[in-house]
Amino acid sequence: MPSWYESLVEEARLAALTLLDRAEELANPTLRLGITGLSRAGKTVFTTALVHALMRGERMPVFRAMHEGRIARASLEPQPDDAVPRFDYEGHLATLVNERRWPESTRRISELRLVVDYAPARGGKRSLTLDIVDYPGEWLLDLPLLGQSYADFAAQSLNLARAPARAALAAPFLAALAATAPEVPADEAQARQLAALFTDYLAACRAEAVSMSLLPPGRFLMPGDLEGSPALTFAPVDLSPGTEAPPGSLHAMMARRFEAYKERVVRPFFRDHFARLDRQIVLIDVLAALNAGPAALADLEAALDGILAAFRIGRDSWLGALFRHRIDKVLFAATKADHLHHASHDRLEAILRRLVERALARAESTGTEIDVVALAAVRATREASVKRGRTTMPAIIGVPEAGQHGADAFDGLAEAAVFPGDLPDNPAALFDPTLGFRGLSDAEGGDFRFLRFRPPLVMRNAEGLPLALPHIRLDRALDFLLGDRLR
Ligand SMILES: Nc1nc2c(ncn2[C@@H]2O[C@H](COP(=O)(O)OP(=O)(O)OP(=O)(O)O)[C@@H](O)[C@H]2O)c(=O)[nH]1
Ligand SMILES: [Mg+2]
Repeated sequence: MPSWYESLVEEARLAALTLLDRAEELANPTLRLGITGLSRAGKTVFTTALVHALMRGERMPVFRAMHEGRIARASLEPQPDDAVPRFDYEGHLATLVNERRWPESTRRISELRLVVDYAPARGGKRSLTLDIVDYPGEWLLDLPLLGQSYADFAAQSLNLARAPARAALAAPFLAALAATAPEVPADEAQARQLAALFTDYLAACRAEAVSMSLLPPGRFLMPGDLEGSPALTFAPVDLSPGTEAPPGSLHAMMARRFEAYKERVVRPFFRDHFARLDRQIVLIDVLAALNAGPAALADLEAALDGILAAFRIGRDSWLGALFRHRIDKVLFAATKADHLHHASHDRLEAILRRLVERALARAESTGTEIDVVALAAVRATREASVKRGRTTMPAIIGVPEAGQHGADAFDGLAEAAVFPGDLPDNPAALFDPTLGFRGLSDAEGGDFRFLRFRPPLVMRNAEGLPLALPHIRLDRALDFLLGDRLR
């Protein structure tokens, strides 16, 4: 039993926060729901849509509590944690509805408290306090670092950087590394240069056309308020096995900063935030990975492996001791399903199920309930059949965002019809590296794989407040995540 986790467990047990949580739970049933996913997966849009649905929802046939009219009211209340930024629900909703723009990228954790007054099916009145925590999935993938030495970390991340799918993107960093001896005296400028090149390589792997998922350390791409701090100014260097770091060397400096990253960044996140969650939804841009090709898909699978380990669903069950109570439900959701024709929604779900199952098979299950869904939290397209010559083809229609597609750039006002590629009905085909999948494509050969549509036009009520947002299967997600607590 390594000492780092014994003390982590101890800290978690003693955390006053947890005791407070417990007292509050008795007086007032509370559910802490984590919303996570890698950058651009759709966390902000999903969270906004979830809150809006609870406050104003209609058209939610599968979310039984709402469909049966048992949700009397949902209202925002001050959140419990004073040191965590509030999720800017009003701002994000206004951007979506008033400007028909997607919200800006958010780079850190945020929180929102919603109190839901409802009528249990057997009668009476109750309320459920829902604490929603939106945090970057990149941070979850840092969990394994806690068990690694700097030498382990350096060896692993350099292996990954030299893998065929990544080597070209890592070339500038690897070249700088080749010109560096780890035993030279520590030098801040050199540490910064290596850290910057390493971060550039991680960012290049995350670019849309590449769409890699497994890119620790998580804060290098999602620094939050730590940007530029020494705990983030390190990089892996080449070490021969078993070398001790000479005092005062670059190696020693990097190793010290790696330890600081673990202590000051990774551990506090797991202790203060992650360990307090009851349920979790993991949003995944499966389409982006499919569009980028088999290497991106394999990488996504490895990242899901890491995420499942963090949920203690797997072999790393020592983490269970950290939990006040175990996370009892996890939903994996493929986002942006509105980029596909509905005939492919089940296929997208099947692909995600297969990714998750393969990751689960490597871990032994501990009874956490897991489900998978393909959804669009905010549906930006509608479906139509479009005649091309003699054939009629299923199409999706939406307003593409301005400026995409170079020479024939869209103006951001006119609608366009796109013929989404069919997903294979047998997901296994996707895991064969010789068969690529060429996602969204136009019948005439235009490359629409990464087309973004503007958010939909939303109707308003007599007071000018936005009505329900169109969605795909958001009700199913809500029923899984909240339904049993509103019975
Ligand atoms: N069509 C469609 N696009 C979506 C949907 N959800 C998210 N998107 C697209 O995905 C982008 C990212 O969504 P966000 O909700 O900002 O993602 P995030 O996970 O919060 O991203 P970061 O804050 O950068 O980590 C948006 O700008 C939209 O272009 C959806 O339901 N439908
Ligand atoms: Mg966000």
